Amino acid sequence: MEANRFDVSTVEGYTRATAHLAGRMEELSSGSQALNLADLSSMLRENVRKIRNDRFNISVIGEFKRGKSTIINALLGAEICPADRLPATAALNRVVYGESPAVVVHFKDGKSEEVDMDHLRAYVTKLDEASRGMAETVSEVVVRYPLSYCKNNVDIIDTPGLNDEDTMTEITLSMLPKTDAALFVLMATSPFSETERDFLVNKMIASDLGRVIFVVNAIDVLDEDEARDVLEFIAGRIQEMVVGKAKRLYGADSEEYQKFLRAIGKPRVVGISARNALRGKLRNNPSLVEESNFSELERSIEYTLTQERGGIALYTYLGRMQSAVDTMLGAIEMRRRQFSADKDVFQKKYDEGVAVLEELKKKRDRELENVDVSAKNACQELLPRIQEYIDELKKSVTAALEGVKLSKDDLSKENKEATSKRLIGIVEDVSKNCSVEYVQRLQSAIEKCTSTEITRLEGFEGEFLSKLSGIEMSLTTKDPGNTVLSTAIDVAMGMGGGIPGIGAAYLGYRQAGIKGLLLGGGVGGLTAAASFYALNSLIAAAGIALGGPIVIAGTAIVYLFAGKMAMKAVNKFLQPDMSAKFIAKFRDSVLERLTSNEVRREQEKRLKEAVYGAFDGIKERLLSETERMMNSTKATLDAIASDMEGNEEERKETEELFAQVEQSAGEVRKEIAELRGLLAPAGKGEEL
Ligand SMILES: Nc1nc2c(ncn2[C@@H]2O[C@H](COP(=O)(O)OP(=O)(O)OP(=O)(O)O)[C@@H](O)[C@H]2O)c(=O)[nH]1
Ligand SMILES: [Mg+2]
Repeated sequence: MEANRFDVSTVEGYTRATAHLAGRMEELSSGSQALNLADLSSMLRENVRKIRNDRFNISVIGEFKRGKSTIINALLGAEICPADRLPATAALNRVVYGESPAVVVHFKDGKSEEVDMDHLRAYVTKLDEASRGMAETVSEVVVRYPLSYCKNNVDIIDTPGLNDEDTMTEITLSMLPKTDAALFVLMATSPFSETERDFLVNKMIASDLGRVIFVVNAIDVLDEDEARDVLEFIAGRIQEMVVGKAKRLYGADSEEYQKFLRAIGKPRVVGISARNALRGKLRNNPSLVEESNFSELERSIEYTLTQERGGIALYTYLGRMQSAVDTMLGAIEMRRRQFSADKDVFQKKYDEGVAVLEELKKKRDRELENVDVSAKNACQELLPRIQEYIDELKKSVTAALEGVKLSKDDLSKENKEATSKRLIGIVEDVSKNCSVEYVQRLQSAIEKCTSTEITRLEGFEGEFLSKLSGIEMSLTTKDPGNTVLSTAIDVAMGMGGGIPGIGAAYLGYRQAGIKGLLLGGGVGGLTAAASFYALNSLIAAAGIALGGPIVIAGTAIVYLFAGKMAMKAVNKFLQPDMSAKFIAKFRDSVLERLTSNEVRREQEKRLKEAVYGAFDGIKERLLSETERMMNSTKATLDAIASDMEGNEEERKETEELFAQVEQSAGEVRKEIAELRGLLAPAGKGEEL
């Protein structure tokens, strides 16, 4: 085993390492199958599938004409995405690896069609009327191309510019939660437009910010000093906006605010010239590439993908493998010790063991019910937030409409529709901003509730693991005749920490704590950084689940009055009336709508879905992890019973199987330690 066999600091190395782990997991899966540990075996197979389907997503977002498509082409070293001086990209364009070039267009109506590479422009751009109309019917275009950059399961997504149309912003926002790294592209020549500021401060959800790399493009138009000043200015502005936003949202003294600061840390800002990088790469001119500073961006992307996003996944996979190895070796230990044991003594232990398992199952089921109670309490606790949200909305709508003045002309018959649209647009804007804030506050409140629940479950976890360890100890102590299960359990319960060699299979879980159990499962010796990461990944995962429905809730509110009702309201009052009177009436109809039972009920439904969704996640993990551990113990008890019935030859075969499993488990252990060593020193939890 030579050192540095693994390198997880590059996407290529990371992909190689995870592919290797998948192979190892397959090996462990067959081993555990042979040991009669069916649940463990299928868990491992499931993880193999996960690893093999794992992909990295990089999305490039920003206002229109920032050089997004050019950046992608520079990354790829090929002109794949159409770029132009005019607003170009009009649909999501996903670039993935393929042996031979192909373009598949997915339409909004669910159909898809393969088209010629030369016709890509016609589907993803709005450079002429025909393609603009076409792009509107497209949901996503997938370009397959033999690009080395994409070979390691890296997908790159080109997005339409933000400023251009509202729907473009929606498309971009919907992308973010599914993205591993997002490049937010700004232009060195016009740092921070109003749209960019608005997107960052009002539209983006705080939890998405941690994945963003800010790219300042076109530094080639500035000299060195200017470029440095611009980068410094932009970094300062971002910090100010983002931190200011979090302060407003959570309050400067809050725990959430501190967590937010740790999670996003210092915004990453990289200045580049995408044009020079692309030219340099196409013309084989390394000094032009060097001048473009593009490699700093490439390194930053690689770090985000492998160390941050990949680090979380690796910790989880390694934890799963560790717990599998511990369980398998524990099972072998028990079986070996009982080979020549007294049948009657074993039978007694078997019966006691089964009784303990039954008792644990009941306790676990009660615990699952308790989680439901906690979910219900969390809902009760959070329901008042809806009223706060609606009050906030009412205040903002009122304030926004106060600033509007309508002329006689606005109120004329011909302009009726345009005016009503304008007013609705104003209401839509403020309510979207309010909704995003509400979602973030709620998301963070739900996280707080689930994290309290996870801490509460630690009591049950301690008892559960000790009792399982007790069963194992009663079967592995040197003098099997004297150790009855009840004493073994007492000893195990008193141990608290971990006595090496005893109850190894379960003490692995104990180290990880219930958090590890719920997040990755049996991750022994988690560092602070890792648990921070793991916790964040749960939050991120929950964020996707939670973010969805509530964000929609926010917009649903908008649509409730932006739709027919508001139109009706506008039409009803649209007489050559006084501007103020007219707006007051419009406002009142909106406010009335906002306070309606229908809106409140809809919001309550969404909130409950989000809360129960988060708590159900805990329940699922608790159920599947405890079930697997109990089933493994029961399976081993049965295997021992069957070992005792076996003849000499069968026993020899079993011994061979044990030796084989021990051999591969030993290798896996070394590899786990090696890979953990590569991840741990980064200690990123603190910096983040
Ligand atoms: N000077 C300079 N111009 C650049 C650079 N990168 C892109 N451009 C130019 O900026 C224009 C827009 O580039 P695109 O890549 O199409 O920008 P985009 O953000 O994808 O635009 P949309 O798809 O319309 O939102 C093109 O004319 C590019 O040549 C750069 O690094 N320096
Ligand atoms: Mg573009």
